[in-house]
Amino acid sequence: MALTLYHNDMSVCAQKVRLCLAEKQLAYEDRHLNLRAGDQKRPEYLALNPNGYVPTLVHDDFVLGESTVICEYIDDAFTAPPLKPADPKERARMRGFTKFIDAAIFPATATVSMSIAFHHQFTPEMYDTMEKARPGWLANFRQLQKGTENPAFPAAIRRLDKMIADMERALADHQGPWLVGETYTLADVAYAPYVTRLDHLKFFDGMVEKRFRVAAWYNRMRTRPSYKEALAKWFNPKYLPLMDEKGSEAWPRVCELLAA
Ligand SMILES: N[C@@H](CCC(=O)N[C@@H](CS)C(=O)NCC(=O)O)C(=O)O
Repeated sequence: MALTLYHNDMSVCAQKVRLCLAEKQLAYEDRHLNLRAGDQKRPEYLALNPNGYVPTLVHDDFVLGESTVICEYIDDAFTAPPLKPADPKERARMRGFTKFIDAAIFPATATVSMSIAFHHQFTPEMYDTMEKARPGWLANFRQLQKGTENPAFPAAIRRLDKMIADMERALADHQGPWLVGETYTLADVAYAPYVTRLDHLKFFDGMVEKRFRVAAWYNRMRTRPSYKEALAKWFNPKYLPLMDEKGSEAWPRVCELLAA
């Protein structure tokens, strides 16, 4: 049995998959892609993942993209410990969480992270690679460079604040330690990278001021060995100070937008 993961250190989608692998204590060969150098758009990688995104998991000769699907596959193919609840209703609730991450939270997080911090990492040479790979990329990038004044920013940051509110309600309703109740599931796996991103951008503490259940959930999450192995170990020392500095600068404007 051979597992290979094509991934990136700070990618939220890759973080989810690494968390699953760590929970299952599975060894894998890692192929780290530099997303700022355009590794994900090279022909040899596009042959594996035609969308040019990370992550991609290769299990023997089976190639799989899409982080949520990969997480489900890992849980189905390597059963212990289970990361899905046995009860069908809890399992459906878990899938509600993971679907919402893909449909709403990933795009909002991409807008917020790029508008606040990551657009600073792109050079004009990278613009060409990205525009060639995805026509229209540059026009959107010009909006992202406007930071909190990007017209898409207010809705995105409110969406992430609502994510925290929804987590707080779920933790209260189901008396969790975890999002769907007693057991740690793929729902917790899915939310961990996104909450971590808000923390790295210095928005998390302000957002959880009155949401103590989410603050406690995050503390529990960070004490799991899997979190250290799959997330903390990979935190990129070049990204953290950028997110800290730019996020702290933006926080007063974020507060205004959330209060409006
Ligand atoms: N729906 C896909 C999204 C994958 C995705 O957008 N990955 C990002 C990193 S989180 C990426 O590869 N970005 C590189 C790019 O946009 O060129 C999944 O969940 O796997």
